[in-house]
Amino acid sequence: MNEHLLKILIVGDGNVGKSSFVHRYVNGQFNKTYKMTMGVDYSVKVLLWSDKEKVRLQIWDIAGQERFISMNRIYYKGALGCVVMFDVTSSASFLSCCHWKRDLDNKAMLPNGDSIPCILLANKCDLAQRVVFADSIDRFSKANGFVNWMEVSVKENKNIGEAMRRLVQQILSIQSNLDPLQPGPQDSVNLQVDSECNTGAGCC
Ligand SMILES: Nc1nc2c(ncn2[C@@H]2O[C@H](COP(=O)(O)OP(=O)(O)OP(=O)(O)O)[C@@H](O)[C@H]2O)c(=O)[nH]1
Ligand SMILES: [Mg+2]
Repeated sequence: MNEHLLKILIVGDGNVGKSSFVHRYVNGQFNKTYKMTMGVDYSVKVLLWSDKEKVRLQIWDIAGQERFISMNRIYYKGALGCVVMFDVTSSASFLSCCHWKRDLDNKAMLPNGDSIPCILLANKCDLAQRVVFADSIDRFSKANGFVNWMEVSVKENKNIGEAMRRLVQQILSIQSNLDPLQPGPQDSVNLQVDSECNTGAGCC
């Protein structure tokens, strides 16, 4: 059986639900208590993708709190896909997705220089006090080079597996088209200095 090893990053502001998402996806559980990630947490999940293919996901859950951001570059090395998450009850966390995407594109890229595939997840859609809606998410996702976006609720287990399936599908299809003679993504970290991000409409 063929085994693919895929490193996936989970990024977004603090408290949006990244660690909860990983815990739900890997262990099938949800915890109401917030426990801030310090630096990074690491998990593994193995998927039987087909009769002939197995996918081993290395999931890097990156701390979203401001104080940890300066040291996260090293964690991006070798990543082949990314989830950018925000909380639909926090417009600030939605606006921050612009910074997270730009930061990702500055710190990691495919061997051919393209951005790594990235899905935008709108979490906590179970909550009534929602302030970010589908039309603006759709526009933002298209304008900023996300492969897709989805509404999810980690609490209610809505779209968790489906979101990851879509991302893995995208990664595998890109990987199958890459030239095997090019250096691997481990060798290609973009050292460009982070630039300012305009948080206005259509930014990035
Ligand atoms: N209602 C609701 N609450 C959620 C959902 N997902 C996560 N939460 C809650 O949101 C809070 C923050 O979740 P975390 O997963 O720790 O957030 P994080 O993004 O990992 O935060 P940092 O580690 O600081 O970057 C916790 O209290 C979770 O229980 C959801 O889908 N719905
Ligand atoms: Mg966390």
